[in-house]
Amino acid sequence: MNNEELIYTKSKSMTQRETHYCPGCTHGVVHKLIAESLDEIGMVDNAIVIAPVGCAVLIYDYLALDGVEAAHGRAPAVATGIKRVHPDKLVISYQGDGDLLAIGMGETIHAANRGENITVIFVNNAIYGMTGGQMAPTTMPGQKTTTTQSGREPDDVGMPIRACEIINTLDRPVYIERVSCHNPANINKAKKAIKKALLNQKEGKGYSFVEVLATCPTNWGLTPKKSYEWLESTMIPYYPLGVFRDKEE
Ligand SMILES: Cc1ncc(C[n+]2csc(CCOP(=O)(O)OP(=O)(O)O)c2C)c(N)n1
Ligand code: SF4
Ligand SMILES: [Mg+2]
Repeated sequence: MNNEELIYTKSKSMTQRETHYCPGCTHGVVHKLIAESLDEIGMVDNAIVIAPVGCAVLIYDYLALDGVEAAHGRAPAVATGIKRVHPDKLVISYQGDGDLLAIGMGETIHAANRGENITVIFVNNAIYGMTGGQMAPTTMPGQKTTTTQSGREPDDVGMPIRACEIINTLDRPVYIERVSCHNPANINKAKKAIKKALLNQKEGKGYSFVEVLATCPTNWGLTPKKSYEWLESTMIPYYPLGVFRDKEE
């Protein structure tokens, strides 16, 4: 390998903005995977990202795309409207677990049930990151958050919600996969899934949903390294990775 091959070239779909994310946060990794995928499928100038309310609210600062900010949880509804008016554009709904599964549960289910030709990227970090670490629908049993200071108690608040499994009960979605971002091998798999979900939309196939297991070291109270280990040991056994549906197969 010569030196030129070792030089990292930033994706055309990314701006030069320096990150504001905390050390070890995987939002930036997911942004990069979306950007690289858009480059590779030739949609750099033809994509619109719907930003969530949550730590990724500033995604449009990092992706050199047109973008719209949706009210908390409403991204799939906004994506639906934009896609129906601009069917030639690639529309990406990027959402956290509080956004997608708490306040936005209704919008999530109905967009999936209608089979909108959009791509939903769901970043599940098991907590409300932006607002200081409250319990999310995906917070693990026993996990301490600012609103579950002794740990999530399923007898009080139920078990964590598995998004892929719920969406997989609906007829219309064409592609549903859960991936993770805790190490390079899994980041490569996440890239494949995100690219496929975007390509499905480009080819007019319909609704694709990719859940990415992600970290929030700051609100988990862990170092970046420990947060990757916690994701692997605690989240993956409850949120199994893999393809839930691929209508091509
Ligand atoms: C209508 C409304 N309710 C509540 C809030 C406060 N709020 C901002 S971000 C957020 C949760 C974010 O958590 P998540 O979607 O998991 O994103 P993360 O920051 O973890 O990536 C909440 C409740 C809001 N902005 N608007
Ligand atoms: S608070 Fe959590 S989700 Fe937000 S930027 Fe920091 S590590 Fe990432
Ligand atoms: Mg979250």
